[in-house]
Amino acid sequence: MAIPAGVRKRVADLREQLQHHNYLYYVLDAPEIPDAEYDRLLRELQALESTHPQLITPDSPTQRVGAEPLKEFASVRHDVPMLSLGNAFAEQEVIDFDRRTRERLGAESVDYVAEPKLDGLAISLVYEAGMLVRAATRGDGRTGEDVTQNVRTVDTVPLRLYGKGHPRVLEVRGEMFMSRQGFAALNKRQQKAGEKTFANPRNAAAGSLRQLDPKVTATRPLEIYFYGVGRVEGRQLPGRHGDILARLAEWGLRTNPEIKKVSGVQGCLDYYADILALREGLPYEIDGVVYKVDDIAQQETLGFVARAPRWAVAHKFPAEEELTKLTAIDVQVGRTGKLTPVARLEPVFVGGVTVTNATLHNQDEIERKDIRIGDTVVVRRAGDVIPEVVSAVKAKRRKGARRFKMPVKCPVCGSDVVRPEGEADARCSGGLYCAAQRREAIQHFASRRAMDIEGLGEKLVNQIDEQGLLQDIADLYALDQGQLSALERMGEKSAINLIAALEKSKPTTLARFLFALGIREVGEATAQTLANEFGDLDAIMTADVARLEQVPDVGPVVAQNIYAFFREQHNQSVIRKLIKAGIHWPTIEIKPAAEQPLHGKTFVLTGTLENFTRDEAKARLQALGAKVAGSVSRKTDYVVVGAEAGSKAARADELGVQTLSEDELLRLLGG
Ligand code: I6G
Repeated sequence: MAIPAGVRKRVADLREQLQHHNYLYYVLDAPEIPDAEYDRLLRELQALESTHPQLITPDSPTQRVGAEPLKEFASVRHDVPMLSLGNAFAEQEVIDFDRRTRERLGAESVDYVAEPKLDGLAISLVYEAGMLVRAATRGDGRTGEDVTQNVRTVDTVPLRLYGKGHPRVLEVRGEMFMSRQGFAALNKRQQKAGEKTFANPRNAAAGSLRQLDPKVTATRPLEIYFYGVGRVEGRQLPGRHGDILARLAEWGLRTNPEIKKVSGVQGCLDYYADILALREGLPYEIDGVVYKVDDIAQQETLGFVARAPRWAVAHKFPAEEELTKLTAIDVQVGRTGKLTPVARLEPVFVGGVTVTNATLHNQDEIERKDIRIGDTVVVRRAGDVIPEVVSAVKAKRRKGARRFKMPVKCPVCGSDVVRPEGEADARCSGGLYCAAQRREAIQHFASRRAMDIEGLGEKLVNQIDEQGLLQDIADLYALDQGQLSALERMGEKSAINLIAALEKSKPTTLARFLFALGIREVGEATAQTLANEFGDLDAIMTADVARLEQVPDVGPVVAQNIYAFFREQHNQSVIRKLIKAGIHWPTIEIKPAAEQPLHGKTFVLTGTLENFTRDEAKARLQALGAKVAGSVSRKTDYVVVGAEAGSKAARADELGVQTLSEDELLRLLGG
């Protein structure tokens, strides 16, 4: 059958692209495209080659795992090839994998061992007579690089096996990686030293392992989890994969604590859902989970296909990074006047949702990443975090791509944009004259956790503001039914409801009122602490910076923000107006710290709470004298465990720290 010229051309084009990205990824540790995009290119090439097998050449990227080893390290031949894993992107592909497995084995149901798939580097370690003699990277699967001296510096790698009964020769395989925390600390250190920072933990791990000087590797926070064996001589290992892993752990070879034996395909899919829910709480990045047939005899029956075992599959999570085109950069003005450049994107499905906008943070960030309008960019969305533009793909940059320049006038009100020396953020100098700031401030004031004015959302705020009815937030309480009913799409009933909601918001608490004022960097928790500490608004308004800095959790910057806010004549007059309109709160009796019911107790919050935001729960606990910490240690008294809690709950169990459910927390807080 003749092969169309278009197919030949596409195959050649895909090979060239894949080769280029292999080089960037494997040799330079500087990938330009997300893994998901690479996988797609490879799959397209695989599909074309399987339809037209005459086109397969030995040097096609489909015919090998990785790139050439770096020249500087000695080459090591793997006695047992280091294969790769087949991928499943959709549930149906896992169902098909299980069906094929059962059919080949003639079994009704199969037991699997499941574990998270870490985003790191596969590595092989050989122990002879219990001593570590060689460590090698996967390389192209047959030949890797000798990184023994570097691996010896990783403290989770035992130099001698623990316990007894190990085979004379034991080759173990695992994933070398860097935790999120280790990665953040390393990047901070690199930045401080004016050295190159890394794009993600995987690159940081690869770069650290490939250092020619082991002394440098020794300073890098590398870790390893072992997941299987290669060459084994002199003793037989157990007949089940799960038992082999348990044996490895006994010999001091760390295995992942999330490893679980599961039954049948439903067990696999339940495990996938559990780990996906845990994903953001795990201390390391993962890109999916791996299922392996537990019975080694069954593994042997199943054998291999091409370069992957038939008895295992990687079930990938939705990609957290994708490619798309950045079509424009707009500037948004926030409540405090901060100008945020926002990337407008061609819609892209990433992290489980379609993303059309992503934050670019500020001008420096755009310049540092060299992002231009018209670029193809990598967009990242992890968990519920706001999507961000990670980098631009320089290879795809077109001639017309333009640099972004922060406007010198506010795009909303035309006031000057200022950027104080040493600050990253540009701000509109218009204050409440700027409609964007005024409207954001009103929305914040009315929000549920502030004054809780029901029904006063973004649209209505904009409508009221457009009519020029508001000079400041206090004017809300002067609105009358006639003015409101005259607004478009606002019936008499809605107007009456809004007036009632405004009335209902008047009795409040000092903490809510302080939070509602929208002082920079004064969130719910700080507002609550201020209320507890001073008990009275006048005392806060007249406190000097030194006094404010004595408040727990209030540093010099926040103290200065609070002080400056209350010195502003305009703010003083708005506060007077609000109180005159009838806003009031009960006086707080200030108890000496030692008499507060939770004085001296440290809490940690984890997971999602139904009745509070994290900040709210923190504020309520602090109001009773408790301290709220970010991580669990032996000094923690209680860990409050919400839905989908992650590693902190596990850590509490490990340390024997008492855990509280949300109901128990509610009771503790007095309902
Ligand atoms: O690349 C891999 C990552 C994790 C693996 C693997 C794994 O198990 C948790 N397992 C095998 C068998 C292979 N690659 C070939």
